[in-house]
Amino acid sequence: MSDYRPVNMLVTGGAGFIGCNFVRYMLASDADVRVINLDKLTYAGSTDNLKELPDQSRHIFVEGDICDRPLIDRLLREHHIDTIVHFAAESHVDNSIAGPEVFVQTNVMGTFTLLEAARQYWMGGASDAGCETTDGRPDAVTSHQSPVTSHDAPASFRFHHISTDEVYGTLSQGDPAFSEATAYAPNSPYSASKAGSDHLVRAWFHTYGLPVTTTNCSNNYGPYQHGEKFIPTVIRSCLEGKPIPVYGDGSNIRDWLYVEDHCAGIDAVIRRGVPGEVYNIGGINEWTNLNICKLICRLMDEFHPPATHHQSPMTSYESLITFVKDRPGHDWRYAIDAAKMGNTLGWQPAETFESGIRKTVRWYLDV
Ligand code: NAD
Ligand code: TDX
Repeated sequence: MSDYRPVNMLVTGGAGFIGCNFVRYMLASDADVRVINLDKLTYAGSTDNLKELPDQSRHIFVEGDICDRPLIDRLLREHHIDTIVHFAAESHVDNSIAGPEVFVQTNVMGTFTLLEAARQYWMGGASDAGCETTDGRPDAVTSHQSPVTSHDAPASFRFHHISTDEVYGTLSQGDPAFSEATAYAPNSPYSASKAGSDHLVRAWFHTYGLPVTTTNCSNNYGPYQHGEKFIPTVIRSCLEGKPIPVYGDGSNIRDWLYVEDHCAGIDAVIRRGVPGEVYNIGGINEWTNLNICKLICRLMDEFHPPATHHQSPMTSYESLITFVKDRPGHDWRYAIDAAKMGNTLGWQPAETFESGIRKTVRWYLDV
């Protein structure tokens, strides 16, 4: 079977960390792709992340909310969208503990709004499942309730949903890594809201036949990550000569993936993934938070020696590491089994953690 070919993409959350890397990746890797980039520009998104794109003429930025149904309906039809790639979310676990409501609103209601808009658009304007056409879509002329005027449905369509390994909960030492068959057990308001969105996406496939795919990915790192996340926090603390906050005793483990490898994995799933399937993406790269801190400190010692950049007698940035109060409900270990991505789609990460983190530290020093 030939690969699916996205042409007119609606990317949500494309002014955030992974979204802006994905927009760059798509514009650079496929000259036929046009990107309509819908982002609310919350505190986490910025058009600064979209400067110097590979081809600005194939990119349209729209400031708006994924919960705004009339806006989504208009964008889908005006731009003849054939592929939705859904990144937009509230993404920071600590914020979800302090204020969970917006996580439910954006991650659950926003995904619901997009799914409903996509379903009616894909059906050609009908609003209920009705009879099926020959390609499995509900018959477009069965409904009288649709808020959308009937139009030609796209010849082919994909809805790709970006999710996280955190929906699977936490692992103990020695537990097997999360696979696509692992039961959901989200522990934070963030991961619970992402789990809710994953279940909606699954239901829109099983009930309505909407051609969806989902990826659950491990922790990303790389250029343009928001300063609130762990790796940018460590680098910034070194640059400012301030304490590096390590939650608890630093023994928590995350499985890290370079953001461009994640983008390549998403692209592979959109083109060659099977609708209705879920794919886990990860780097097979488990590190304790403390060891990551030490590694970044050593790179900072090499690239930005403390003796030449700070007044203090510090010989290594490691002396800035400070253990602070733990995150409530802090998941202890995440690890992803990405065998399905390798076996069925031929995807493998290109970067090791050592090579990716070198590039990342350099990038933060150069911007
Ligand atoms: P981010 O916080 O850096 O960016 C999120 C973007 O979404 C921002 O640009 C923000 O303005 C936008 N946004 C938020 N609410 C919106 C709304 N209502 N309407 C439109 N836009 C809105 O997040 P990220 O780290 O790039 O994560 C992107 C996606 O990947 C999320 O769905 C997240 O759950 C998932 N994910 C992230 C990681 C990671 O390590 N960062 C790992 C796995 C999965
Ligand atoms: O200052 C810090 N000190 C610290 O020890 C921060 C910000 C974090 N940490 C710890 C908590 C985690 O164990 O570092 C680890 C990574 O923390 P975050 O960068 O906040 O990421 P995490 O909570 O693991 O979630 C990330 O990966 C999965 C993303 O934020 C999610 O959006 C994604 O789904």
